[in-house]
Amino acid sequence: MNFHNASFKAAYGTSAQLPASTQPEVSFAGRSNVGKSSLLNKLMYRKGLAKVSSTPGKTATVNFYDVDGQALVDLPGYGYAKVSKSELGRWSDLIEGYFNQDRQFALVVSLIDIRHEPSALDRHMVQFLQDAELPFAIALTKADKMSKQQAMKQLSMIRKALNTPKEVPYVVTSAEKGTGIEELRRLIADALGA
Ligand SMILES: Nc1nc2c(ncn2[C@@H]2O[C@H](COP(=O)(O)OP(=O)(O)O)[C@@H](O)[C@H]2O)c(=O)[nH]1
Ligand SMILES: [Mg+2]
Repeated sequence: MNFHNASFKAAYGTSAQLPASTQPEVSFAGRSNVGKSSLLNKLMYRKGLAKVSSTPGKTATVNFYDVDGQALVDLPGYGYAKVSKSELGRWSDLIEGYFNQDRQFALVVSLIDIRHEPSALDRHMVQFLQDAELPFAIALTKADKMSKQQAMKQLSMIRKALNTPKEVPYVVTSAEKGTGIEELRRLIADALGA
């Protein structure tokens, strides 16, 4: 799977607009500002394909990317405090709509900031993935913000807090430094059988 061969396909703002799933897809979930767009850009060797924003809570759409004929899906970020009630409603509609559809979920990459204890929303997301028996992996983001030794400590703390089954992979990443990116590409390609 050649991650250089990437393009933006489409963005959808309501779950009713989501096209039926015709191929397996790898989706990315995480709280607003966790570094999802930055990580996607790094994976796809592109600077601005996914919009990186300094004002969080803006990407309330489901964005589809084509990577070498495979589908990657950027889900809207959760947990931004300042969104209005109607925005929150739209977010739930999109996320629930996406996961409730009959789609080919190859892998969900759940992004969590390595610096902090997982929030209630993070834990909720991971619990949901477990309950729904979806294949998922955890990507810990922004590892360049600390030493390697600290990162290992945070990894074990977060693992404990989330209490995931032992087969769930954790990848320590940095979109800034490129840490863990190749490992994540491998996980994605394996999940897609590509
Ligand atoms: N130091 C550091 N900052 C990052 C990293 N990834 C993202 N950021 C910063 O975090 C902020 C949010 O990033 P963005 O990718 O837009 O997050 P999203 O809302 O989850 O899509 C931006 O200011 C990024 O520059 C990383 O790996 N290291
Ligand atoms: Mg984003």
